[in-house]
Amino acid sequence: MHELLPNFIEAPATAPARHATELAAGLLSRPARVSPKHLYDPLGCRLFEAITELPEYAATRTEAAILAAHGDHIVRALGTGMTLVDLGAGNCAKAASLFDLLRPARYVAVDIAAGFIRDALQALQLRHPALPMTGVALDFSQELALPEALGGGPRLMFYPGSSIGNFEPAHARRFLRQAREQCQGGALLIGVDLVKPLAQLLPAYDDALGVTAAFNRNLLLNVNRQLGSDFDPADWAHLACFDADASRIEMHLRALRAVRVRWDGQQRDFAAGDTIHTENSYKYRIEQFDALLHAAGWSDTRCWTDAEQGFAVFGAKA
Ligand code: AVI
Repeated sequence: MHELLPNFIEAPATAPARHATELAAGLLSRPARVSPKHLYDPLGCRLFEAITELPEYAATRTEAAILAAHGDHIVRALGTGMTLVDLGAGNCAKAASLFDLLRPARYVAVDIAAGFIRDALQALQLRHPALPMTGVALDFSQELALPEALGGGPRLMFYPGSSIGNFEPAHARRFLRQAREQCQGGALLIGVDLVKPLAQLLPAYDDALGVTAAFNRNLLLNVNRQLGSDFDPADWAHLACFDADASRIEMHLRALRAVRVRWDGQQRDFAAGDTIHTENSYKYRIEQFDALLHAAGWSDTRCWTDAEQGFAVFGAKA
């Protein structure tokens, strides 16, 4: 029987100094921007979990329903027995729900939120003592470079939740190419949110309870911790809009009054109404994303959707 403690690898790219330099550059640019990866501190991870339970945010539920309804077809298309590499694993729940179906040889949970996956993986290992598990704390938002120590054999790269939508399209293609290069002849299973009417899209990012607003504003507290800055979240309002030409939801924080933010000998003055761009969430059409997969070198692409075609799960082979 496998030992009941998952292996854990912390990649050097998550070093705090790198985050601080990147954050300062984004805050000083015009308009200011902060990478969406800073939404995911421990509280942000929990707020995102709450978002996935909101009536307005259907993506997570729809993806789970597609995976449940089409599991047999997915296995027939992609096969079993690979190393399941869960990219952006979070609480590991989505991948764990597929263990029976995919019968992985090994489970690798990759996430920027080290503490979050460490806890989730330890609990999961107790429930699946015979499945070798490895946690990798890695910021793959710029480059997907998995540690060599993960071992051989084909990998099923699992990237659910439409997180691919948080990359610019050119970056998404690069990421998909890197995923293919590192799958060791395996396959890809990826969730993608599709273009839908504005009346459904906007409330998903501006819900009645204000959970998404809290998720967005919490980024400022995370920035304060990493940069030593003095943002007051009460000075900032959540803003979500849809750019139809770019086919993306945008999240911003808008200054409610004139604000001076200071950190480490530097400062940035914001006028009332100035914004900080915190996230893009691209919405694809099925044929567009299929073309993106082929452009990134994947083949034998398959796609499963819900009846309303609000969300798609794509499978592909290396
Ligand atoms: C993680 N990602 C796919 C979510 C999305 O829909 O873009 C993050 C999110 N932002 C606001 N609500 C959810």
